[in-house]
Order: sequence, then structure tokens, then C-alpha cells
Amino acid sequence: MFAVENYPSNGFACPISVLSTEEAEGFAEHFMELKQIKPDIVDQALGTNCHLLFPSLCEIAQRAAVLDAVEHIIGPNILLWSAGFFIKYAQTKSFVSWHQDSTYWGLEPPDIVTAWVAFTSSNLKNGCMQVVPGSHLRGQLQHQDTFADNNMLSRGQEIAVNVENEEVESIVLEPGQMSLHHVRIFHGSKANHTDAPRIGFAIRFIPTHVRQNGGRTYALLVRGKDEYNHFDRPRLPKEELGKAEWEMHQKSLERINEVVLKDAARASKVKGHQIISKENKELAN
Ligand SMILES: O=C(O)CCC(=O)C(=O)O
Repeated sequence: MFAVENYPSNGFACPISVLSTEEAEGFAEHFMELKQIKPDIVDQALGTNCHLLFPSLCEIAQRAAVLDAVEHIIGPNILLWSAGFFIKYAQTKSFVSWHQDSTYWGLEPPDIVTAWVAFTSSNLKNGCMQVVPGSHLRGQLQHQDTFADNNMLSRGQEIAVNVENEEVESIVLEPGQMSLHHVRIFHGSKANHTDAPRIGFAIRFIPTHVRQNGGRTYALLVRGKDEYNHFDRPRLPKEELGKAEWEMHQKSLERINEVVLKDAARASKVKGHQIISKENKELAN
């Protein structure tokens, strides 16, 4: 599989086609409509573990085109640990500081791969993801929490090294293409200077041998078999934003709050893992 051949040395691979352009644009339209219809719940619904609320997202995450590429990297026994949107609305200052995903997730060993599926095009003008090729081989680096305004990472965590322009590669994707990135690669993204949203759906996959420090979270077996039993199984969504789906989603976030976010004192959310505010909890029920 050509696109993933250099993953071990680069720590990322792209572009890999997983949806048709029309399908991807259809999803982008659907989720942006949802923002109009249900503005109060959209952040919660499209945040952490949105795949437990939307059968369509769960289905995308299990497509052969996605899992074949993921299997190439982490082997045949695959769990979906979490998933969430990264949406940069038109002409907004939202950005993602340079960071390593592995910093707060408490997963070991660091054999985690993210599939970032573009529902819109993602390019330099609208703040596509950027990576430092090979940086996943530099181990876990110190981060500082900046809580900077407009930083899409809620702690605003930033890697404590200078990233030079010459070492940066931009991941440019068309709607329906995905990139894969290693949990330790240095990555970030700049603001969206265009008049259209930039929408990415990030799915975090782990091989079944990976362990969660500090307790059990949920993970869905999407391929192969699980002989380790390190995670609980979530209920599969049947109805978009249905009552049972919200209940499962709520349980999964509570578990993440207990296990992954217990030290996140100031954070109202941590990237990909929203802490549920009282308001959202009520909405979720
Ligand atoms: O969507 C972005 O710009 C950043 C995504 C990211 O940090 C991630 O998927 O880990």
C-alpha cells in the first residue's frame, strides 16, 4: 500500500481516499445543517466520541478503505478508542498549537494511529494539519499548558521545543481523503482564512494490546479479535442522536473524565475529550 509505506520513518501517511467527493461533501453539509438546527448541542454532539451518537460516523470508521490502511500500521486486531470533529469555521482564528497526542491520553505502548478524514478540502489557506516528519521517533517531550485564546486544545498544550519552518510538512487533502498520523508526531494547524469551514473527523485507533493507565475506558472492536480485554465495549449507535445513544455517549465521557482527565483541573475540555459541563449533561440526558 503505497501511501503507508513510509509511515514507520515519517510518522504520517497521506493522502488515502476513503469517501467519494460527493459523500464527503454530503456529510459536511449534514453536520453544518445540524449546527443551524441544534446550535445548543452541536459542540457536544460533534465532540468526543461522536461516533457513539451517529451511525453514519461509526460506519465511516469501519470502512475497509480506512481499516485496511490502519491495519497496515498497527496490525489486524483493531479498537476504535475515540473519535471527534475538528471544525474550523470560516474566517476564524482557531488554531492548534504544536503538540504530541500522546501527552495526556494515558495509553501504552504508544502504538496509536489517528485517521483524519477530510469532509471539506484542507489546505494552507484554511488551516490544514501540519506535521514534522520523523518527530514521532524523538520520544515523549515536555509540554506546557498555555490556555491560549483560540487554541482548539483546551489546555493549549504546546510542545517545549521550537519547530522550524523548514522541517514542517503540510497535509493537504481533498474532501474524502484521509491522512494517518502517529500519536507522538509533532503536529498543529493554523487559522482558517477562507469563507468556508474546514472540517476533519479524527478517529483514534489502537491495537488490542494497548493498555489504558488508571482505569477502563470504552473502545469498539472494529477488526480482528481482542485477546487482552483492556477496554469495555460501547453500545453501537442505531439512531442518530437517539436517547440510548446519548446515554452511551454520556457514560463514555464520564469514564474518560474519571480515567484520563482526572488531573485536568482548569480544562473545560481536553482535545477530543470534552469534559461534560452541567449544562451539557442536562442536554445529553
Ligand atoms: O484538525 C486539526 O487541525 C488538528 C488535528 C489534531 O490535532 C489531531 O487530529 O490530533
